[in-house]
Amino acid sequence: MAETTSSEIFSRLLQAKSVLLLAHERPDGDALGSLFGMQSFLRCRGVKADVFLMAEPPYRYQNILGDYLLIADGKRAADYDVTISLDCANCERLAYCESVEALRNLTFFNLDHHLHNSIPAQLSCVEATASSTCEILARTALEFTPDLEAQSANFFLMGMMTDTGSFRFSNTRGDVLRVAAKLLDCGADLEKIVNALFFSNPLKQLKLEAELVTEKLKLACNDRFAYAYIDDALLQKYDFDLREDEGLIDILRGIDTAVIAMLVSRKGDAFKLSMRSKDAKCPVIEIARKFSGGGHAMAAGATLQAADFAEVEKIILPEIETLLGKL
Ligand SMILES: [Mn+2]
Repeated sequence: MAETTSSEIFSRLLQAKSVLLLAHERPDGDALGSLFGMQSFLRCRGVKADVFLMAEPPYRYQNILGDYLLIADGKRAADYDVTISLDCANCERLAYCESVEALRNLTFFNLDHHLHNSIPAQLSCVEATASSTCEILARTALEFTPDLEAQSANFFLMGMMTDTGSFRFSNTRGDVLRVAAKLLDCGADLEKIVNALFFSNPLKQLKLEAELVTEKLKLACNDRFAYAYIDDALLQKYDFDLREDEGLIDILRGIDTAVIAMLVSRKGDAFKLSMRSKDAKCPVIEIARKFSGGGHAMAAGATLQAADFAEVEKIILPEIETLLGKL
């Protein structure tokens, strides 16, 4: 795998006739912003570009995204000059319908901001200090075209906003705001993004959130650890799809005493852990890495094999206690 710059990757993409864009499974705002921002950017410059998703995107994004391909459409990376993985840390999470082995013999690039990215691409650009993949893409797109078209700017701003919690998280460096400001200058529609992402929740989600807080929320470690298990019964009661859970963990993070927040859900016969930290002295990625997970210092996740939620608690609580001991 050769390390390179985002500019070099852009040059190579712009020379291609056709590009397939991939991201991580259960795509969040940054993954979707990266996919559709690049699709728009490349198409505006005469490159045939397609986005591939494994399933329909989350509800809140459905009215603001462009067109995309699903598995049923039968397209494969071999049908394109170049395939690129965006915002995805490893092969296990890559949303693609063939094994990564199938990509090894093709022209395959990787652009991301996750620590410990292990995608086996021919050309790779990983900037772990970037707030979001969309930040890298927007900055590079603006280098190529200072007057970027509004549609691409919109998608990049969307990803930057979701990965920074609308510029509230500690990954919001000065440069992040400078890039975001340029996107607004290019006509990015902040109101449209904010309304779609934050003010368009179905009522059933609010009801689920209320029950999550009143019935499921648990506090430990002198209330510095807030966590909850979204079990299948709760999901069924509110007809809630876990693909829609982006931002749900911020309810737990919002508790004044909480330093670490964790949301647990079922993933097949295992448990999926999502963790957030509010203090740089307690990087939750340390716990995620112990269980073969990954992410960022302050936002990380892992999958845990356990018989039931009680066992998850038994395994995780001592780890949280140790991490909080660093305060
Ligand atoms: Mn990201």
